[in-house]
Amino acid sequence: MKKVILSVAVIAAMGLTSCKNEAKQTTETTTTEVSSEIAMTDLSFGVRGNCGMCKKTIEKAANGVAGVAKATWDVDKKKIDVSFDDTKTDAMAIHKAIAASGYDTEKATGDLAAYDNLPGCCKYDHDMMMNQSGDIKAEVH
Ligand SMILES: [Cu+2]
Repeated sequence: MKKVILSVAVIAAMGLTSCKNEAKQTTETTTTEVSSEIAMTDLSFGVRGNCGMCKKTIEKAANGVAGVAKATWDVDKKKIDVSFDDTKTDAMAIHKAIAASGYDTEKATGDLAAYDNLPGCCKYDHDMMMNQSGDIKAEVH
């Protein structure tokens, strides 16, 4: 009689353990799905420009691309940091949007008509080094 009670207890214990495992797995799956929904791609690349007005034009062009959440151009480093949803846009679309506003990027040449319409102070040098780290580098792209 004691043996029967013991084996019932063992089976009951096993049943409880397997229920706990299932609950854990469900929780883990849910967490993964949530984090992939809010994933943003961070990208930075060189963009030529001179001043604060260039900054406004460049950032406006990048932010105008659907899927771009944030764009910040650094006047000293001649570099832009972009955060975007890669299910809505891609890097090349952002390069092209900035080029259309008249500015050269590492991968796209600025539109010449748009460049001609820029204010005098914004007519940057087309030989300007892009994506500067702050250190002096001899690297040419
Ligand atoms: Cu400017």
